[in-house]
Amino acid sequence: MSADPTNIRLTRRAIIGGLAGAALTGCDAFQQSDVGRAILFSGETANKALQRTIMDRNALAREFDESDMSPIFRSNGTRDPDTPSYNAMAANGFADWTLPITGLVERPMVLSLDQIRAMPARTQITRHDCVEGWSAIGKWHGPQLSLLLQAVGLKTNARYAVFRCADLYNGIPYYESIDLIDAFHPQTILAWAMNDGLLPIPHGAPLRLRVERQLGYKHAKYVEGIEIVDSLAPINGGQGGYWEDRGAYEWYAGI
Ligand SMILES: Nc1nc2c(c(=O)[nH]1)N[C@H]1C(S)=C(S)[C@@H](COP(=O)(O)O)O[C@H]1N2
Ligand SMILES: [Mo]
Repeated sequence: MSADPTNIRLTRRAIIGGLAGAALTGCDAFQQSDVGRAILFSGETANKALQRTIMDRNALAREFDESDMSPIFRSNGTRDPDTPSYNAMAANGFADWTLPITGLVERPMVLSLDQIRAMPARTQITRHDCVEGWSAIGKWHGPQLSLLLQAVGLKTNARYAVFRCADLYNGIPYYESIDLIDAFHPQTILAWAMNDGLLPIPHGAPLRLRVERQLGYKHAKYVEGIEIVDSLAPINGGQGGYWEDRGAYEWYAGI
């Protein structure tokens, strides 16, 4: 990771206070995109195709009932990072896990798992679609990514959120990235619970991305850092994700 986060450990009170503050000050990407939308949708500049695209990107993924949940939700890709540092954290119940949020943000933060678990959370039962041809319906629970992004405050040149993962897949660090439309989508959450229990190791403990309008490989597991950037080109292979860098799958995997 390029930027070194200021190593502030916020108290629970500070983070909740910060979140409330962020919600009130209104100088965030939500508001900016509202302004953008107002301009876009105003009579003179109205562009029907573009409007449709943006409305479609904001649409919700279908949510299911408890009775629809898959009895078995398979794990795919890395099932256990099994590195010395990951194993040490797992042995300690991930008490020492931290999530730095760095890059093009006004207030870089390092959040603890306790702080993340204390945040207001969303619960959603959704269908996970893997590009390899299987699907499963599961229940996910965690704070909306938008809350975290509002807490750190995005700079005006922010374009993408990059998720660094703790696992190596075939010896190469797994990572993923999404744009700000998906980052601020209401169903985009950092899940720390699955199917009413703590997120299990095969599914990305202690923290994984759920980005419900995208295919499975975008849902980064074992997230140990979020970096906000203006370009994906300088990062790893430059294509915005592990599979994208290998030329296997597209960066935009909307469903
Ligand atoms: N860190 C990391 N995230 C990952 C992967 C991985 O190998 N490592 N595999 C991806 C793929 S291809 C899929 S389908 C889902 C699988 O999630 P699951 O194991 O919870 O079913 O995780 C995605 N996120
Ligand atoms: Mo997948």
